Amino acid sequence: MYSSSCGHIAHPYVRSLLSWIKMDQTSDAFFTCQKNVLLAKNTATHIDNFTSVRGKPFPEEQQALLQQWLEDGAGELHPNECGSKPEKVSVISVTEWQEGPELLMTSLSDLNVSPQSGDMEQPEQRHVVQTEISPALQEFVETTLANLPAEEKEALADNAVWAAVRTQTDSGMVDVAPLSTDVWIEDPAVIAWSPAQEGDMVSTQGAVWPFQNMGQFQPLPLEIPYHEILWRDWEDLSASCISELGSEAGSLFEFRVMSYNILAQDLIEQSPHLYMHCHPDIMNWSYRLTNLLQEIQHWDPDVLCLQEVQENHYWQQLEPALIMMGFTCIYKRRTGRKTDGCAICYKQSKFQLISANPVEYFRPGLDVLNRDNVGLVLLLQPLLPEDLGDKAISPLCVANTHVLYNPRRGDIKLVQMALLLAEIDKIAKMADGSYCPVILCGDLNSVPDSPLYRFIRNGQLYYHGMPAWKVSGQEEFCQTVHQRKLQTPLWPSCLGITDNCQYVTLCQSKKSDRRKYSRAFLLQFRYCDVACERPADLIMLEGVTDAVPDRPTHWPKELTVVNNSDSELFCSRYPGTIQHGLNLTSAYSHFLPERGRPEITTMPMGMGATVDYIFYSAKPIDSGNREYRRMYQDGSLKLLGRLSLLSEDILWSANGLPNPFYSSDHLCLLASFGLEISDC
Ligand code: KL2
Repeated sequence: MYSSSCGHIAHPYVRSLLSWIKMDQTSDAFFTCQKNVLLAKNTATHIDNFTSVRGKPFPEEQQALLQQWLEDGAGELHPNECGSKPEKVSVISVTEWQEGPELLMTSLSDLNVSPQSGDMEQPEQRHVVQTEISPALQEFVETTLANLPAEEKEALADNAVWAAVRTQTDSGMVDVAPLSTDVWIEDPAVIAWSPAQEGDMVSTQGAVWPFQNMGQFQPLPLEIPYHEILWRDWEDLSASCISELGSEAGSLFEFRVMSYNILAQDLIEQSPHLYMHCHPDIMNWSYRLTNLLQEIQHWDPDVLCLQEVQENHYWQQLEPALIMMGFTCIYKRRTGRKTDGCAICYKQSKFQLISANPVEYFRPGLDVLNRDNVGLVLLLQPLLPEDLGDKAISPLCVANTHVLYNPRRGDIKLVQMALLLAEIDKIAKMADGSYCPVILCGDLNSVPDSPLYRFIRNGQLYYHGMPAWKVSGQEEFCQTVHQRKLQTPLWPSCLGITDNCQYVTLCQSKKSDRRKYSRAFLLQFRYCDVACERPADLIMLEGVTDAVPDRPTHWPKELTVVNNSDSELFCSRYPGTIQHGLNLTSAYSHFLPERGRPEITTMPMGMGATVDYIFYSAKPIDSGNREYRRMYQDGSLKLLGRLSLLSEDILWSANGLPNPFYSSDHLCLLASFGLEISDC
């Protein structure tokens, strides 16, 4: 089935992208496969409900343009390679996993359409996989390199991903090789992920998966039904909104927001050890680009916040393709030598740009702002359909960022966040001093309920004395005596940002504008838990390090809180505390009740975590909660639904991230909102 006859279309990437674009409107591959699964499971209602809302056709004219663009060279993606498009296969098989070049040619659209594939999985020949590169793969690499633009060639030349996981089959021509189910494997990636001893030859009989289960290999079916394992449900949350709206139902401007860290190719090449578990072919940019675009096309967001967008890929491929899909795109590259950045794209048919505001976190000379991360804040005017000409709708502020990764430098993360919030404060503040609805997307490199997360969600954080590594909750570090602690003030006043996360120039000192602190919030500062924990390895020096850290005796029993009539305090500055005035809550709950497990959005080195978020403006409810955690209800912006995330165990069973189906080390987040439309 993998005949080697030369097709008239150039590169496998172009072919696969074209095959996707050319597909029938009602059956984009991503959708088709999921729909098939749904039908098989007889749970079609989810998708049917959802697609009735979405699933706009790709206009013919644009399709033709995109096709033209692709045929013209697709943003310099190595043309001239011969080879035919593989026949459709049902899903990727274990054998294909071993068969490098084919996999590249097998875009997502080829991975799921129904089977004439039975034949190909018949065992006919034993493949011995060794840590050598196969002639076919070698040839493929050489052809690819030969056709790459110079800069990509350089990057690939010392691309350790290729060196890290090499496979060899004993058949010279993979193109015509019969496929086998009886595979022996000595793949470093598999060994790294499995309890098997290095050098073990694991007879697979269709079970070569690096599957973590009670310390043993578990046989998996020959076909890995990615789309089934990785199925994501659409959670419809609109029922409560509609009942709440009552007769007003329908007076909402609906739009979908996606946040997606798409994994910059340069970062893969800089840290190949992070992707040892992935077959090199699925890490190829051409392959990933196709999948990523397809996924975006399938879910059809109206606002798309991307992180880790490599600049050359943005200009050469992503922006042109996204424009074809109806987006207008704004890009902000990281500062310094970093090659990636953030983009916000919005559907031209749905929004008009009021302003675009990039935020650079790097400030020369400031230790706490010496990193190259960036953010981007747009103010968008929703466009109402013409028949609603007499109605009014508020602008929408959309922010996107990728906060510093370094788990030890929570101090930097917090200040980066403060800078972004100051910009949002400026952009979202209306003439009357209130805020328009805000949506804050991004990869915050911090987990739910970490101090950074609580800062965003609760609007306030007492940080003084907190070890910097605790801010993001990413990892439990061994505490050292010389650990960095957050000190007051977190940033110098020369930054021009108040500890309310507002630009000084915009800050009015009117009493009525000052922040109010609830008594419950202030009471939590009687002592700060994290600051008082005794480091496990602190050397005991009598009279020096033996002070009881968990209840300093010299601290007052309670802060002297002056109660005013409404039990609230006015306070413009409370040392060791930062706050912001945007009321933000998360579109996701970070927990999957049905599975009883945490949601995860990324899986570095097989460790699942949530670090990506869609926050949105909501109304705080005064719950009188002694434990300071704000409760929210929807305000003028209503959360109507979201695409469910997955749990770590599920992703393990699909070899983690990226895998042949999801082409980033993050999952995309997708939420549907309704913004109230009012009478003029
Ligand atoms: O966690 V990320 O991955 O949001 O997906 O953001 C950063 C990390 C990204 C940009 O800096 O590169 C990844 N170990 C693991 N991952 C790293 C490291 C590292 N030392 N440095 C950067 N990244």
